[in-house]
Amino acid sequence: MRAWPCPPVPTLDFSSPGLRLYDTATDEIRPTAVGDTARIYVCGITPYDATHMGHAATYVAFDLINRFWRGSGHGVNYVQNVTDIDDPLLERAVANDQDWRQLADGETEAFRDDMFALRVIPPDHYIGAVESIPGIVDSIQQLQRRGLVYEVDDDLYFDLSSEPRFGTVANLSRDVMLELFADRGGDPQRPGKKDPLDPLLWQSARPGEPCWSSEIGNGRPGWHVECTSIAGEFLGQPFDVQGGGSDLTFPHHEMCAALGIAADDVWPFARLYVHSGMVGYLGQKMSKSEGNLVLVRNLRDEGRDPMAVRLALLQHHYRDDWEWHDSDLTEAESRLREWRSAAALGAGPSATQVCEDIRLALSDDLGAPAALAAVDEWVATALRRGGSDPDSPGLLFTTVDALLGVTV
Ligand code: 5CA
Ligand code: ZN
Repeated sequence: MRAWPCPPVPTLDFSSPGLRLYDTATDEIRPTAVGDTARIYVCGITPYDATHMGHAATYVAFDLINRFWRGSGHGVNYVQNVTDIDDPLLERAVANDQDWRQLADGETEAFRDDMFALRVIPPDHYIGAVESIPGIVDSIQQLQRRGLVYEVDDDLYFDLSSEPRFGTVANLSRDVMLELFADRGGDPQRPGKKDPLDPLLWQSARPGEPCWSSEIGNGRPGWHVECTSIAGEFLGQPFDVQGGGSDLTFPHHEMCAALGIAADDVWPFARLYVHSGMVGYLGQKMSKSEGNLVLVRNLRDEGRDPMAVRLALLQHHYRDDWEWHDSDLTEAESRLREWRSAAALGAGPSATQVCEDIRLALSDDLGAPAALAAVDEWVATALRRGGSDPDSPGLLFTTVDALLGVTV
């Protein structure tokens, strides 16, 4: 699939500090021990509705990782999927009386446009589930060769009892797993499953639903194996970071990992599992299914500056759950005005320390709010007292552009 155009990213080349991130699996902030090329998989959208502030916050958080690695001299191989075939997409298409492909294409295009406006660097590989079906079938066949797949009617399930490392991503009790599995697209009640938690790999064709013919039958892929297969094909195992919002920790990332390690007998699936917090609105998680949405597109249509939208996201730590308020944006707009005034000064105080402070803040589990505070302090001093270094505004705002993705 085509991604979106890459915004200009100024080149930096610092070698320390290295990036440390909180890893859900080990409950620790750990170094991202990457080789020359860092490898990251971030779960993409299910394109049945427009980009809301929760999606935007998640993709901006992972963009900070991408930008930090690049700025510190690493190559990055960034893979993101698009779940362009799944139950919620088909249900919405029926509700809209619309062709499912048209819905998916339209919303994917709108997402590209929003990501570009927010200056998110595109993934190197942007891969749809539909275009990956042959690879997904291969992955399922690999599990079959290992004897890890069984049938319920004509549908295929993975036998979790064969994988003792299942559970080591989210570290949840079985009761909690069962509850979340039911809430998040699983089918624990289905008769005939060996374990209620076993994930669906391949769903045989249902009347009126799209399906693809393959050696494992006529049908369509389950959700988790989609990401396992795409990550395996474009990154190999283990890769450095598996990412997404915290609602993907279980079952999605737990199942992805179980399938990946079972298929290849290579552990771990990812070295770190990184999760962003949930953005809420009007008292609950912002979600397409609840309809409590603040859309990037609507803010842009109102004429709000996408750089202010990006700043409104960055003023929250990526791991926190937080509630969107319109004041987030007005606060970000006034910050952006101040930064622009300071950038327009012909000179300012030295920016060496503030650039170091930005790198340090981000290196410590993406401390974007601390990075913004460091810029604010320099800006306040520059506006109040001026300064004699003609290069410092340029130096600072180049770093801000490269690492925070905000242009002034
Ligand atoms: N296609 C799957 C992943 S393979 C999916 O979850 N799609 S999604 O469209 O529902 O979500 C896309 C990304 O946005 C996921 O990483 C999800 O965790 C994140 N996300 C969804 N809602 C929120 C929210 N309210 N706050 C923060 N992130 C969110
Ligand atoms: Zn995924």
